[in-house]
Amino acid sequence: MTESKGDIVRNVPFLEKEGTMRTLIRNGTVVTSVNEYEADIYIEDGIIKEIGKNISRDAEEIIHAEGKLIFPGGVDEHVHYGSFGGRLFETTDAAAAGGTTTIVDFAPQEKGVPLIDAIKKQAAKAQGTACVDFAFHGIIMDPKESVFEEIAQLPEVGVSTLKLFMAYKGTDFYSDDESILKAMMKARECGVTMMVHAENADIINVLQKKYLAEGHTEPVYHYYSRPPVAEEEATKRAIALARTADCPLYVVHVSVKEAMEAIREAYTQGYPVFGETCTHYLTLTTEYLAKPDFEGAKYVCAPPLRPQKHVDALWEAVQKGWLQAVGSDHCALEGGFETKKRGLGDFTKIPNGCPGVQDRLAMLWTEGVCKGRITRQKFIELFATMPAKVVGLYPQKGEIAAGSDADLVIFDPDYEGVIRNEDSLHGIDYSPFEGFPVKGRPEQVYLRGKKIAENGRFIGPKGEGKWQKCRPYAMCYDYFSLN
Ligand code: DUC
Ligand code: ZN
Ligand code: ZN
Repeated sequence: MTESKGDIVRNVPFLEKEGTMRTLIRNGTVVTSVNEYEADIYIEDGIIKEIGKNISRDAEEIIHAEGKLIFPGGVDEHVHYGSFGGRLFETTDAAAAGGTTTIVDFAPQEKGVPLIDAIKKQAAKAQGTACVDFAFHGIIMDPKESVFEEIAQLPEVGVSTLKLFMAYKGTDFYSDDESILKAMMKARECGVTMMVHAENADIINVLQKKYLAEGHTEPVYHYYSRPPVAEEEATKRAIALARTADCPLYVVHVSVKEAMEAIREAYTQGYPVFGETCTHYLTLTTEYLAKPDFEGAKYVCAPPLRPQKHVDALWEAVQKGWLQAVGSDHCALEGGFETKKRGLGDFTKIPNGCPGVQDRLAMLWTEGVCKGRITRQKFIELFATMPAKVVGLYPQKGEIAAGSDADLVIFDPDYEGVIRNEDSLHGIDYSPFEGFPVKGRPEQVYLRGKKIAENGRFIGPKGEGKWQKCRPYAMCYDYFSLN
């Protein structure tokens, strides 16, 4: 097909006949975690085949991307579609619209259900429904002897990461140190990366009871009952357990300076200890939890939002590589704000979780890159490349290179707008980022070579996301090959 001056040239009947899809993106600025350069990208059958200047190939679709930036599709390695009451995969169009083409979901384990069955059950819910590619982390919610044996089977079903909870004593989520250590020892044997929710359960339980007894019921007591020291202590304990098991550790949703410093310290001393933070810990503070008329409940997540000092420390940490990735911890609670109202009169009953998958790119770019806190290369690293490496999906995901999946965001850096829940696709009645101004937006989003979103709208058929199998011995194990 000859090129025209229009933005996009299509010839769909031909595509259907041939069964192949060839796309040429001309003259965009390719942005990766290490560099950026102007180039053409040629895509065939969902794979990037060639990157270079003046590529001479026929294509059914030709996109003129002068003035646009080309990012790898986002990899959000921290989402909840189902666990913690989050809405299911039919709302993953929000990910696509926001420039995220792969999500890694925490597969909830119901009591009595083997770990592997829990993952297969969750995958069945995603298949035919998810709008972007998906993979899974295991979560142990029923820590008993047999479950540790099941860890070895995780890589067989394409799962290379496993989360345990140091918080939530008295619920199925909770794992004591003995269970965590046993799980780490097993994980180390089979290349599974351990993740922990690091908050000291006893500190939280005692403080929750104390504040309730004193008549403090408002959402902001979610913060006071989960103080920074609870996260600091648990993070240090998790590191001690990981060192004992000689197991790589990836601490999820790091929200406080002292926990980040403990991770940095362990890594500096030579231990394979890494961490992730989340969009909201970089952009929102405890003040949101203190909003009047129960509005603060909209911001209840765990760990809680923190004072500004921690926000500043986390930005420094992500730019300097002391924390490796930024997830959304997306959890769009079924029922939205109404569901949060279960905690009216008792802050401990407010369900944890906020939506965020759609806004991760916009917030990181606007608050990070545009405000000079992170470089463009760091943005790509945090948003796509590192998350893919941590879970064992790199370089198929999270990279723009010949051979990688053609998951691409054509980004218009000149767009200016404001986050409005009415424009959000996550399927609930509020956004924690409501009213934030944003600079730039994904103009077109491609999943394996197919355009699925345009200017904040999902345009693809739903349900075309594919289950991606993660490889064991992923990035957190690289350290061992140095020894
Ligand atoms: N941990 C998460 O990762 N998400 C929701 C709540 C929690 O405890
Ligand atoms: Zn958690
Ligand atoms: Zn989470």
